[in-house]
Amino acid sequence: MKHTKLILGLLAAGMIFGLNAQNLVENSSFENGVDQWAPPSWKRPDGKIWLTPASDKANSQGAGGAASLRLDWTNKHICHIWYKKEIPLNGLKEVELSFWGKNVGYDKTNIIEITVNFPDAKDPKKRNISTGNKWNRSPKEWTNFSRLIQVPEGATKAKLCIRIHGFTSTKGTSWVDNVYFGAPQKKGNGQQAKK
Ligand SMILES: [Ca+2]
Repeated sequence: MKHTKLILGLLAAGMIFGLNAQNLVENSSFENGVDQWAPPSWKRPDGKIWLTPASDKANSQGAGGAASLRLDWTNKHICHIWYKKEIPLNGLKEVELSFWGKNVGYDKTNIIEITVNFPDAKDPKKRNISTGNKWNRSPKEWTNFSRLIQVPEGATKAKLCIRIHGFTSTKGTSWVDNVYFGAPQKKGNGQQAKK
């Protein structure tokens, strides 16, 4: 009887955790190509070109998939790839932003990052928060970047944007896979455990 109660309790805890840690991002592992992710559609006045993402079906992070998002960057490009939907925060006070990335072939340094934008946050300084590699530590192998974010006051929704900063590089290729945005995941569980 005691055992049954314990097992039921664990099951209930697992279900609650599972519901809480739901990934709010669709096509987060890019197994459906570039679905839901796109650069802005307006033409830039400065002659630069918005980078158009590609689906790489031969390069995936982790065991659960075959594809990732491939970004062939040059210094003619600006890389702002937006997640098309606004994500309702549903009262979350804290969120986790996480993704896997790698950078190959940059002749100088670069950053791959994802920025979360809270368009209706009261404090303009808290509207954009990013995670990604440090400029002087660009990963050539799949690396996880993750941070916990306190949802700023007034924010009811979030937007995500994948960005590359190429600095003085002339070219390079970045890959992104397994984006997570949602309630904080239990450490050692979920996507971060997939190596
Ligand atoms: Ca994938």
